Amino acid sequence: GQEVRLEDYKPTDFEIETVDLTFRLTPSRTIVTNRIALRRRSGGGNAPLILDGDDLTFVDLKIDDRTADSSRFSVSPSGLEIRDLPETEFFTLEIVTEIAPADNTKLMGLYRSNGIYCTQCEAEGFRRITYFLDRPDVLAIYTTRIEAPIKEAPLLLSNGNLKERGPLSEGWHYAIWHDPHPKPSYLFALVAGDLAVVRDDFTTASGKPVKLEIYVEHGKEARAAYAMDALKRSMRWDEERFGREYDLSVFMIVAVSDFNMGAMENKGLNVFNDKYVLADPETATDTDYANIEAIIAHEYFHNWTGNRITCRDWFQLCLKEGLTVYRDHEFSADTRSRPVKRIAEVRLLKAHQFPEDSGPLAHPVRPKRYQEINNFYTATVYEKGSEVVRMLATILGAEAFKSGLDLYFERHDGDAATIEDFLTCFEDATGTDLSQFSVWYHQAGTPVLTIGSRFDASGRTLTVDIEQSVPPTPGEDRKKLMHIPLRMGLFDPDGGEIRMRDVSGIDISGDVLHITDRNHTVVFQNVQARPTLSLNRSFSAPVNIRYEQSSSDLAHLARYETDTYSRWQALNDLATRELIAATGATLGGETVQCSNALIDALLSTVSDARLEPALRSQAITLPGEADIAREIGTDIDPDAIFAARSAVSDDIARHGRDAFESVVENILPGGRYSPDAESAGQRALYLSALNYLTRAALPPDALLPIFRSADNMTIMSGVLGILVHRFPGSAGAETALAEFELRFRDNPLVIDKWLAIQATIPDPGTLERVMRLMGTRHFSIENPNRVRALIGSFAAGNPTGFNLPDGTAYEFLAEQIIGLDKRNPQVAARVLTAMRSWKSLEPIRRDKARAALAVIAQQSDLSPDVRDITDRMLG
Ligand code: B3K
Ligand code: ZN
Repeated sequence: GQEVRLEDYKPTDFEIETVDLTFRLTPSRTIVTNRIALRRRSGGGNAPLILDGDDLTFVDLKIDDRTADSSRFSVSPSGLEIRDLPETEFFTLEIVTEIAPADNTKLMGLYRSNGIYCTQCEAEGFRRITYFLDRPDVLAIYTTRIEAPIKEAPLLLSNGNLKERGPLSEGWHYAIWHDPHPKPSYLFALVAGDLAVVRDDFTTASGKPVKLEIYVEHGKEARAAYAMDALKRSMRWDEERFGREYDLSVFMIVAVSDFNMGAMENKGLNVFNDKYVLADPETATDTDYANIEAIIAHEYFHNWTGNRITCRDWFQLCLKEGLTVYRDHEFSADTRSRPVKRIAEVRLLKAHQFPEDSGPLAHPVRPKRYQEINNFYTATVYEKGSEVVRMLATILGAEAFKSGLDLYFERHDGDAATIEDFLTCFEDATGTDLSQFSVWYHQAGTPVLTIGSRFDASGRTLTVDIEQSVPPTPGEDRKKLMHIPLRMGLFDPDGGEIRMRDVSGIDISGDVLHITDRNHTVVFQNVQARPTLSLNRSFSAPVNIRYEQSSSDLAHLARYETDTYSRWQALNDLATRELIAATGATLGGETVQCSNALIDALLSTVSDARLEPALRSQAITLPGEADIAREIGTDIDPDAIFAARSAVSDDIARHGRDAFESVVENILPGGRYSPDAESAGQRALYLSALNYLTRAALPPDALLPIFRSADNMTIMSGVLGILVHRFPGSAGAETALAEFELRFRDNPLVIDKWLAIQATIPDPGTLERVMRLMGTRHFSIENPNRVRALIGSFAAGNPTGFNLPDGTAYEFLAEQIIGLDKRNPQVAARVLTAMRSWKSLEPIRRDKARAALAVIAQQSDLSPDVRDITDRMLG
C-alpha cells in the first residue's frame, strides 16, 4: 500500500453537486448506475478526474449523456481516470458498474448478510460500489433508486426520505429515496431484504414529528424494545444537554448479523451489528443492555458530530469519534451513575489505550500518516480522543466549554472540518490560547507525572514538585511539553478534606493544577498537619502518576476521598501494588500473602451499605492480569501474574467469607428482571462476591443449582463463567456448558458468550478446546461476531492460555490470521492487534511471539490491513 500523509492534503479539483444512484439488485450481478453532476473548481487547469474504485467491474461511461470515447478514459484496479473534461461549466457522468454482493466477504461496500443486502462504506467502502471521489470532503446530495424482486426484498431503504415506490414488471419493485443533506460517500447506506419493523414516534423540541423505525429479523421484534427506548432517550438528551435536534422526518436502524464492527452512523439509516440492538432478559446481560444504550446513543449523536459536521480527511477521524465518544460517555453518566461510569471508562482506557500508546502501534490522537485507514479506528482515536475533549471541558469550565461547542455547531454546520477548526472555536469563544493544549492531538504516548511532596511542620507548608515527561514512541523520540490539567485534593489526618482556598494562596482554579512546564512546584501555606494527597481526581488527565505514597495513605484515601472515582482509584492502586509484589514473590519462589491494609480496605468497602452496589463490586474486583502486566511493564510472565493474583484472591476470600456470604444472601434484587443501573449493580456485586466464595467455601457442586435456577442471562452466564473458569474441566463445569449449549443452540448471540467463556479458561488445554470448538456448527469463520467471540477472546482475553511458553497458541493465531485475511482483512487485522504488547513478554515467549509474527510477515499476498499491523508490530 501507499502511505498517505496529512501534509499532502489537497482539496479535489472537482466538486460533485448531486449523485443519482440506481441499484438493480441481484446477489451475484448487481448493476449500479451512478449519475453525478460535477464541475471543475476554478483554477483547476486541465487535470484529469481520477475516481476511486475497488473490486468493480466497469460496464459503461457516458459524459453528458453521450457514450465516452475509449480514448478519454482508462480503467485500472484502483480507479477510473477521465480526461479532457470541461473547464468550468457543470457536466454529468453516468458510470455503470457491476458488483457481486454475495461474493463480498470483506463486508465493505454492498454485501449480503443472512439474505439481507446491506452496505458499509466507512472508511473507503463506497468505491467498492461505484467509481467516486471517495473521500470525506466531497459533500453531495444523494438520490437513490433501488430495484429488487418483491419477494426477496419487500423492504428497500436508503438515506433520507422516501419519495416514491411502486411495482415493476416480472415481480420486481422499486423505491426512490432522497437525502436533502449534503453528505460524504462514507455516510451512504442501502438496505434491502425481508425484515420486520418496530415503530415509534418522537417529537423534537421544536415540535417536528419524527418516525422511528428499527428493522430486525422476523420474530425478533420484541428484542428491539430496549434499543428503541434508548434511542428516544438519546434524542431527548441531545436536545437538553447540547441543544441538538434531529433533522429528518424518519430515523431508521437496521440490525444485521454480519458486521465488521459495532454499528455505523449512516445519515438517517444506521446499520447495526445485531449484538447491539437485540436484548431481552433471557438472552442479554446487563453489560449487553448498557452497550446497546451507549452505542445507540453514540450513532445517534453522530448525526451532529460526524454527519452535519464531518471530517475534512481521515486524519481528522478523532474530530467525530473522540467528540462523539465524549458525548456518549456523558449520556451514560447522566443516565446511570456518574462515578461508576467513570471507573468503567478509565478501566477500559487503561486496558486498551495505555498498552496501545506504550507499544509498537502507538500513534497520536490525530495521526500524521497511515498505510491503511481501517487500522486507525483505535482506542487512541476513540477513547483518548474523548479524554482530550474532557480535558478541554475541565480546563475551560463547563460554561465556556459549552459556548465553544455551540460556536463549533454554528460555524461549521455543513462543513468537512479539521481539529484546528474545532480548537479555534474554543479559542474564539473563550479567548483562551489552546496552542499548547493542541499537543494532545499531535503527540503519541502516555505522559508521566513524577510527583514528590514535602511537609514542613514548623513552617506549616506543603511543597509539591511535579515533573512531566512523555516516553518516546515509534517515530517520535523528542516530546513537546503538554498542558496537563491535574485535579488534586488534600485530606487531613482525620479524613477531612482541606479546602484548597484555605491553604493555597496560589493560582489554582477550583482543584485543578495546570501543568504546562517541565517542572512545576506548588507550595501550600497554612497546612496544619501532614496531609494526604489525592492526585488526578476523577482521572482529570490520561496520564501515569509516579508518586511514592504509603499504603496507609492509600488506605486513608480509600476511606475518606469524597470524589468517588478517586476513592476507587486509591483502592485499586493499593491492590496493584500488592499484586506486583506478589508476582515478584511468586517468581522468587516465596509464598504470597495479602496485607491486612488491603484486606481491611476491601472488606470495609464491600460491606459499606451506604455505597452503591456497583461501586462495591468495582472495589472488590482486583486489577486483571493484563492490568498487572501493564503496570509491571517488562519481562512479563503471565503464569506468575496469574498465580500471584489467585493467591491474593484466596487470602481475601478467606478473610472475607462472612462479608461475601452476607452479600450473596441479601443483595439480589427481588421481582422481575429490570436492566436498570441499580439492579445491574446489585447483580454485579452478587457475582463478585460469589466468585470470592468459590475460593473460600463454596464447592463447584453448589454453583450448578444456582446456574440452573437463574432467571436472567446476567446471572446465568456470570455463574457459568465462574464455574468454568474456577473449576476447568470439572464435571459440574462441563455439565453446565452442555446444558447451556442445548438451551441456546439456535441463538448465535448467546452462543457467542458460551464460546467466549470457554476461550478464556485459564488453562493450558484451552488452545485445544478452541480448536475443537472451531470445528463445531457453532463456529463460522465467515461471521465476525463468531471470530471475535472465539479467536478474539482467546488471543486478547486469556493471558495464560494464549501465552503458552511453547508458543503454540501464537502459531495457531498466525495461521488463523493468514487464513482469515483472505476473506476479511479488517477483522483479521483487528484480531491480530491482540499481540500488540508482545515486546514486553519475558524472553522465551517474546521469541516465540516474534517468530509467529514473522510467519505472517513472510506471506506474499497479505492484505494492506494485516501487512500494516504486522510491519508496525515487528518494526
Ligand atoms: N464510524 C463507525 C466506524 C467505522 C469503522 C470503519 N472501519 C462507527 C462509529 O464509530 O460510530
Ligand atoms: Zn463513532
